[in-house]
Amino acid sequence: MLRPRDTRTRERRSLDGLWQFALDPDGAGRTEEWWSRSLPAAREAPVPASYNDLFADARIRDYVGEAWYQTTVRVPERWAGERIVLRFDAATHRGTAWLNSVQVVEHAGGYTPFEADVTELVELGAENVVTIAVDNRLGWDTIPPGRVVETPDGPRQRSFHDFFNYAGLHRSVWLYTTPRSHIDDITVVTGLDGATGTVAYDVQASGERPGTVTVTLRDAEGAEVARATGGSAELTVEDVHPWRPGEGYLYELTVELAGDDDLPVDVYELPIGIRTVRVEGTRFLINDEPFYFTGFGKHEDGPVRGKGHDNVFMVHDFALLEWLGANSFRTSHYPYAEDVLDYADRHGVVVIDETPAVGINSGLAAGAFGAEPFITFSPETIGPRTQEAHLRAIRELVARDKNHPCVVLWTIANEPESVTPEARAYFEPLVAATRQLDPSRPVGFANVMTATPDVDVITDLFDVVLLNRYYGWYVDAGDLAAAERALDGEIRAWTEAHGKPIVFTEYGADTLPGLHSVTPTPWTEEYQVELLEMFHRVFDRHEAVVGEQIWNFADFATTAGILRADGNKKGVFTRDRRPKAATQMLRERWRRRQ
Ligand code: BDP
Repeated sequence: MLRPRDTRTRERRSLDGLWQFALDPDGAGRTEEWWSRSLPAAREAPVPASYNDLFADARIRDYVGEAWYQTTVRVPERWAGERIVLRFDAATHRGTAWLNSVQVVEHAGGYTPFEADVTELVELGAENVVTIAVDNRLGWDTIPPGRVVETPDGPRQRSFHDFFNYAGLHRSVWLYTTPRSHIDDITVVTGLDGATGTVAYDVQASGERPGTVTVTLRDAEGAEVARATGGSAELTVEDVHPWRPGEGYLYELTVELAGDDDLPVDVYELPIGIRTVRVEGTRFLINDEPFYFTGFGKHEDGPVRGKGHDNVFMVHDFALLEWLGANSFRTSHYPYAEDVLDYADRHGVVVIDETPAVGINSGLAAGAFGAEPFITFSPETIGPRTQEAHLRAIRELVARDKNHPCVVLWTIANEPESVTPEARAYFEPLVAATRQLDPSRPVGFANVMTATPDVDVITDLFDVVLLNRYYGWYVDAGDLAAAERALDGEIRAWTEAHGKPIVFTEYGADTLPGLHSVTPTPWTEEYQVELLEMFHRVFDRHEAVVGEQIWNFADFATTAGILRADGNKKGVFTRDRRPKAATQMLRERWRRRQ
């Protein structure tokens, strides 16, 4: 799925700004047809942003149900004759949208884009009304799964994951044009053979008279390096300048779709990086060179704006990664804004790209998050409907992110149940589907602490072992010697059992900035340093460990609970990005590795 872009033949208009906003606790919006009138008792709410923390009102923060957004947009007359598309970069978790009183699209899945062709509905030169109902409810048929329970005080959302259920329009909204005959999609897969690069491309076009496709590849200076005609072919690039970690060198692929008279009717420019990714034994290879991941599991999370995308925080977070000498992060626990991946492409930051499949584990849900106990996999709980939604989430993730050189690995779930035959039956088709959708990247899942190699039944389906481990925190809290022994033993067991590369995708300790102790005491800054140092000491003893991504980059908001003091405090930065003591240690370790 292509991002909206301004090109010679396309134009976009951002609908970001202040929209009308109203909650709908009684479900009146649908019966009263709020799409055909102004929203009752509306407030103004910014897009993009989560709505939860904007107003000083617990009813809004903890709201469960549909929230309505509405705005108007004047469509220029010069857009006559163009195809006009309304696109939401994300609506969390489900969006139903109307343009001028006509429902145009409905989409489930809170972190991937969706759009509607509204050419026949827009009034050129006039104000058009865009309305969207955004539903934050999670159920057994959504990814992530959840459960809404009715209480005397109204509905309450139970979720099985450890981050606040922020909702709203978290990313940009666009109206954009394409010609009627247009480029629909582009897929590139790149290769390297010594100094020669290859770019296999495939262009999907549609419309009234899609004609010839011409593809031109230019280097970063704008010099043409390859050209081909036809909907799919392989370009060869001599003296290639590969994309590599730390150096986000990009070429530009210009795709031109010609009409009957051979003049371009549509043009799209796609930045691409030429690189390869491969797993060999216990090594993770980028451009055939062993790669060691350093960095974090992150969250899209910030004060006031919640999960709303924000270029200020994005640029700052990347600057902090660079300051630490980190080379990578995981998009825990959902696909991040496309701006983030574009930025990572340009700056050579490596990304492990994750679906929103978090919380597929009754053990964790009932234990840590206080949910009523349930059986993970069953027709009534996580069953065929969940699996269908999960497959859709994988499809949409790959469709959106397949052309990003920064993405080197898909993770299709975080800490799912992975020790029962039902888990295997659930995951086998999903892994197969991921491989079919993208044969060019390895596939993994983040394994939960309790699923040690002696009981795990799904790791053989995957290419890498991704471990979330809390020795010294949830297990052996305060006893780093015992934690070290256990960790060391477990790594040995994984290596013997699977012989695959191991990346630690989570390890860490909640840490209150300003709390200090001379002896190893959980929650202090010193303890976070000592725990991370212990993990690193162990990693350095094992060749199969090819990556360390600490949980978490920064403190983040969670649902209330006795295990959380105003959110999760495992960040090495506070929520407003002030460094804790661990950052100095990491800076020293990671900069040495560069
Ligand atoms: C893991 C989860 C992560 C949590 C973390 C923690 O993958 O989302 O935030 O533990 O407990 O279970 O801090």
